[in-house]
Amino acid sequence: MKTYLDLLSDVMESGVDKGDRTGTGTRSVFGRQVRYDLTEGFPLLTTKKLHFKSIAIELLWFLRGDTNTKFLKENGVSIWDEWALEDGELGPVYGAQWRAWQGPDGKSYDQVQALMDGLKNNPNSRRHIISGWNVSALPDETMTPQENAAAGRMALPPCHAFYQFYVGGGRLSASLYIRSNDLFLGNPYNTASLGLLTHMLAQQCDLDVGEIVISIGDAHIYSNHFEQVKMQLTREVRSLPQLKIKRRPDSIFEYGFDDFEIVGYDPHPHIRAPIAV
Ligand code: UFP
Repeated sequence: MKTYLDLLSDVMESGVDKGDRTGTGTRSVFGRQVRYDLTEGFPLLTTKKLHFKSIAIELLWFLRGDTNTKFLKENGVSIWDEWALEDGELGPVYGAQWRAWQGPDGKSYDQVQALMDGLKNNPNSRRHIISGWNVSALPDETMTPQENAAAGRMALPPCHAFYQFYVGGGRLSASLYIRSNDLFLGNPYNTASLGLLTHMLAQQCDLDVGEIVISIGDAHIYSNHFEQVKMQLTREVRSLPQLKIKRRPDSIFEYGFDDFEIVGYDPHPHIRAPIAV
């Protein structure tokens, strides 16, 4: 995972300092791409300990089509709490768009089921896509996340907005566009989440895994993460762990956290950093 550290150095050295929505300030570059070969190991960062459970539970939550933090809370995951209403509602965020995109025809579109059907029945297609960027459900920028959720709009607009999959040589690869990426806190999560999703889809389609490619629009480091980033850049990359999926569920919607096992993860210690809300 040298790639990730290279990206951090790139931003620290050549980025532009500017203000941002949260009032924290960032150093950023625009338009970068990183890729990981999943045959070399599972892309879970080794230069800082990551909490794989949060990543997996959040992905399972997306796949349930769930947009309420209740399921996350029940599983000990608090990453969405800041933006939710008191009852846990977040409006039509990722899960709603993935599983129940509301069409102007009154129909509900399940993009994940359509993706599964496409990968199985028409693997050569160049249209294997999941889009979270539903313009009609984006938040009203003059309102708070909670006000938006209460009004039936997304509390937050998607960051990992556009997924595309590719089948070739018996392997499944994935490409993801992230419009805005907090490189210290968000990017390692986004990378591992895409890796996990690709493994699950490949298993369901009887394919091997290929590569994941992540294209980032605004690639930024928050100014209150500079010290943590500098510390991380001094650390030696270690060998990647492996992901074991212990059974083959009947569908992409029937995985549980206990189906996954990360083997051989030996990261450097966790590094604390404040999240910009
Ligand atoms: N962010 C990520 N990855 C995610 C996610 C959020 O890096 O998956 F949901 C970060 C990016 C940015 C902030 O720092 O959250 C979103 O702010 P904005 O909407 O202003 O881009």
